[in-house]
Amino acid sequence: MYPLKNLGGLSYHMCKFLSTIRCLFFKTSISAAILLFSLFFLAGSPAFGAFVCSDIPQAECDALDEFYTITNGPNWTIKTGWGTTSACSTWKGVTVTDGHVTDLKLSTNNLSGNITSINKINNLTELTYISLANNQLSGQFPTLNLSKLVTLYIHTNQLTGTIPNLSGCPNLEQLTLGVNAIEGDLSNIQNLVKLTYLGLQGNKITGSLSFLGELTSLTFVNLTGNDLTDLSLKLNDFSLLETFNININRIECVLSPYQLPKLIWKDFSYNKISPSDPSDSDLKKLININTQTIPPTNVQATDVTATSAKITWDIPPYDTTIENKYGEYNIKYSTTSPTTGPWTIAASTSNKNETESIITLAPGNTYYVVVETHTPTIEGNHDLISSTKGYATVKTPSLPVLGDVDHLNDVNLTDAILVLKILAGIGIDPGTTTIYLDADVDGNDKLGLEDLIYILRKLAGLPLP
Ligand SMILES: [Ca+2]
Ligand SMILES: [Ca+2]
Repeated sequence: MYPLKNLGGLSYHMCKFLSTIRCLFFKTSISAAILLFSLFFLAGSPAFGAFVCSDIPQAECDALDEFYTITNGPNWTIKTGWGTTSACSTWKGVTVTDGHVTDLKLSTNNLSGNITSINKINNLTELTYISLANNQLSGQFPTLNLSKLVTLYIHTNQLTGTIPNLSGCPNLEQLTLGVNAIEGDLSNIQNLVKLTYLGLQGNKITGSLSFLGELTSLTFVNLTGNDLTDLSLKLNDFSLLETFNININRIECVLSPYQLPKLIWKDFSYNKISPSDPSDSDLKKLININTQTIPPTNVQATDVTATSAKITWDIPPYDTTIENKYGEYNIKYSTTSPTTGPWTIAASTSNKNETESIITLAPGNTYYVVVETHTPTIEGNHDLISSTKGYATVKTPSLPVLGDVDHLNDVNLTDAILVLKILAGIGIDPGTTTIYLDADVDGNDKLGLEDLIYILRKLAGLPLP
């Protein structure tokens, strides 16, 4: 840059002596040269600060350079050595073995930034250990192709997107992604057959645990607080399991007893898990059955009136010897569909031991009534979970219409004639006409003169008594 600056200065002084046109031309040329040089320099420069490392290959040095830049290295709590000319083996968190970076240990060090675009990390082909836990890294964690990687700790950050593609890390044994905001299913770890330790708690993982089906080396599985819906694992295949926490999900299944001799820590609570045998007290204790959101069965409607019905149901095999405070039943109805609603909540019980509820309805309607087991939001789950099964159809009769003696065609002259016949003692053939006493206007439980007057006034459009 020095010669260019000097030339620029020289051209300014020369302008005072040389012809204006020549001078302008010269100045323009110099300016253009500076511009072109600047553009060339910018285009050719990396987005980061060109680290130089003496003890590892340049490709690995470039990877550290990119990593430092994208994770806001200048803001790291400790950044000893990074970007200096001292050997990389002395840099904070970097282990160099036989001339290659093998460990990157930078947990709890105020790393931040969106790391989606990191890709040179795959230059670190000898890496066996990465820990970036307890930082503020965000974005989709990049695809890794590190065939020697054994440990990847990236829990407690602000990562989004899916579980990273780790198919290029077949030797991975320990993976922690817990306490982030990761979505999607478990498919990206289904081929990591050497995995022994899997921490994924506190994310938004959905779908089935069946993706773990081949990972029978697992000893530790923590999936607490996700949105998983399906167990579908042959648990007996996981004979090495010591910890298996799947609590606070939406896993809907019928669990059978299993044999896992090494299993010490386990938590199945707050799901939709039923015991295969409702009388198996050990199994019920294992799944903490009163926390499970299991639908009631045998929903029925009785005592149906024009304005109400009693709804009864059989409760799941909860332990009713103690108060079941983990939620309640919502009695909901739809007037259009027994499966898709829309739903109106007609009543809620105070706990999950109750077996009946009287709901208020309107006359002359058909209702599809479901009883939903409902568990409210608890710490660690994202929102309520609920479960329904079956429904009851309720048809409420219409309210009687005063003066409509035959329950036909509202109130008309026929009703008046029928009352006249009653007053005159003329018999009415019950085979062709039914007389309904609920048409009684004045409440004396008989059809007589007051009722006739009411009917005639109504037909004449006169004010009614
Ligand atoms: Ca009538
Ligand atoms: Ca009467």
